[in-house]
Amino acid sequence: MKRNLFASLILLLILVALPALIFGARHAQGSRDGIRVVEIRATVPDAGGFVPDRLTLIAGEKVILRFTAPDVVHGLIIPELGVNIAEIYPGKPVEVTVQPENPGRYEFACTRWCGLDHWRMRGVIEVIDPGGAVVVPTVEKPLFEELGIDIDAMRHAPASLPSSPPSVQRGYEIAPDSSLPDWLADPHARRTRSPANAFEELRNLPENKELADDALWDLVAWTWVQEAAPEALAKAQELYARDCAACHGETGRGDGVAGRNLPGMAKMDPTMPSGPADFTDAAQMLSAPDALLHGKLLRGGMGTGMPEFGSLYTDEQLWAMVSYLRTFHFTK
Ligand code: HEC
Ligand SMILES: [Cu+2]
Repeated sequence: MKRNLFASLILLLILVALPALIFGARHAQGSRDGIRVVEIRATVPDAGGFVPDRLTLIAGEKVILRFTAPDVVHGLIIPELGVNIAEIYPGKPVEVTVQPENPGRYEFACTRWCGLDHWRMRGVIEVIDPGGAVVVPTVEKPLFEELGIDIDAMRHAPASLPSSPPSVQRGYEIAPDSSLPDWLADPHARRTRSPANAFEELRNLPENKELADDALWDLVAWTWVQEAAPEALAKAQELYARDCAACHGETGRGDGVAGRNLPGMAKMDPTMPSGPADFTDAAQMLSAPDALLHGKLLRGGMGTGMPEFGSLYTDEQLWAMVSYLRTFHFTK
């Protein structure tokens, strides 16, 4: 009698659980008209973030990615596949069809402020060639590495600081009456040196003897931002509002709510500042070459709380962002 009950229970389990299992698996990895459908659940990072957050595709394979957001509104960006979904609402799955042709790593990330750990909400699509080997893309060395700049080191305040934020417009007006070293006019060379380096060189040129220190700082401000295209700066401003302001603050002072409890550089050395960088701090920012700021943005901090953006932005966007950061300590 007992054994009979047991057997019926097993049968019941098989009848009920098996189809549910199969159906569940189908749901996560189905196919529609011969196209694979991959379901990706998006929840706040504490609840798991993107599940799965790692996906392997064969180059040239077409897949439908079906995103659901059971908890709160999330966004999605896959920069290298041109995917940008502003909102994924709970109960309203969003589908995108992708077909990456080239083997490599394609990062995806949430673009909505979904919680304090929003920055951790990322994943990667690995695209392998039909032969099966993962192709590791050859990456160029970033400029800060090429130059041997230690982006985590303490920086010392320049010997001389402007008395108020340097003005690009005033610099432009003085330019005809001044003398500039060649490297300052060369955008690539300029990335390797700091505004403070530029000021010192300008100060040492006998031709600039008549110009006051603040006038030379204005000149530095002008040379620094003159080449940044207005459209690129406008785009960087948008990205800043979306990706940076929560920690670095709307006005760049490092006072955003999401940055309050982050260790910052104090993590490396307790004598260094804690929390997000203050982009209006002249002593810090004028002593930093663009290559250093670009490097930190590209690589992120080592446990400081600064996320890496190298896999989310194009190199052009990274450099435009660096130029945009200059507008927090150089005025129009
Ligand atoms: C989750 C919080 C957070 C976000 C979001 C964030 N940062 Fe940071 N950032 C930090 C912290 C903390 C530091 C200081 C520690 C460090 O330098 O590693 C920092 C440092 C930096 C530095 C180095 C400054 C210096 O003087 O060395 C740059 C540049 C920077 N952030 C740019 C950005 C940009 C641009 C964005 C947006 C695309 C951004 N950050 C988004 C937290 C954040
Ligand atoms: Cu999110």
